[in-house]
Amino acid sequence: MSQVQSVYFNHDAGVDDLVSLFMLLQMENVKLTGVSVIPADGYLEPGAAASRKIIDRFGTYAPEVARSNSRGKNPFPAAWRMHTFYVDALPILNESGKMEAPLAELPAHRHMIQQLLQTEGKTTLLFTGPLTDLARALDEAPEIEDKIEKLVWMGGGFAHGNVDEPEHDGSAEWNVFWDPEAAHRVWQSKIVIDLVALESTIKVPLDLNIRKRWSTDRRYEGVDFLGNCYACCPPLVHMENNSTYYFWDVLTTLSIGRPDIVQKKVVNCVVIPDGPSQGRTVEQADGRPVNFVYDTNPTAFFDYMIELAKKSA
Ligand code: AGV
Ligand code: CA
Repeated sequence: MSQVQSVYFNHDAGVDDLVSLFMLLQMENVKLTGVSVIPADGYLEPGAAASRKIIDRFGTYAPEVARSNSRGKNPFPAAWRMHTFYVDALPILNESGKMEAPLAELPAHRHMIQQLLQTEGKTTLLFTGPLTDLARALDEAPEIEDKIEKLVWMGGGFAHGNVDEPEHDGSAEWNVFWDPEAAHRVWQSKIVIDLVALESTIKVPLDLNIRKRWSTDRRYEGVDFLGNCYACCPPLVHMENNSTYYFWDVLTTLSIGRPDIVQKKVVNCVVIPDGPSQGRTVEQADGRPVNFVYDTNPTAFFDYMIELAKKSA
């Protein structure tokens, strides 16, 4: 088996963010050194509470959970953000009536700085929401760059975006759009970036096939938990629309445990920080290199997701 990697996880409390935390806790080759929650595509207090309850219910160790005090430029629709309350209220997470995983005193970006500096060797950063906390951490403590193995980020897309908002041309992916300046700041660093972009996540939509598999295996508590989490998201049946849900963050997360489920290539690119295309990632010869995750094997992805969920039983 591959070596155990230290991973610090910053997420924004959507359904696939919280499922990603559950998945990370099952990976034998990952040790979480901390978790933090930013209120972008979700809400802060239920996001921190759900994270602690997932750690309590499904973890064999208890990383600290920190709350972000970062705020973005372009807010997410409230209808999407409400998903956090749904996951936090699931009966399986509330059976014990307690929250034992420790809550950090420091705000997320400072907590991440502390954990990076305290952890032996280098840490992989996993971000499944906007990069605001990382941009602030780099401004406050530039020395952390040397302690970062790489950043694995769900963000961006070169062929298309997924923002459907007034005053925007639709070319950006939401995690970049929420705080385009933060992504722009991180692009100025020397950190190695694995960019899990819309080109690969579009291959793994929430559809009726995966729902059926969860139902068939619901005798495993972890598989039942997956089905219950995603029960608040409509499946892709006829055609994509603004509510269609993909396994964006879960694909990003599983690419850490099993790098063979995705394909990458180096692309030079920039982030547009403002204007009608703000948050767009654009290929550009003199841009900074990223490892662009452009493809995945959906069968291997779904099998690995279910395998991890079964382990938690
Ligand atoms: O753009 C994908 C990011 C991921 O980090 N998020 C959801 C994932 O957690 C924003 C998003 C785009 N479309 C959405 C989103 C939708 N239809 N519902 C909820 N969130
Ligand atoms: Ca997310």
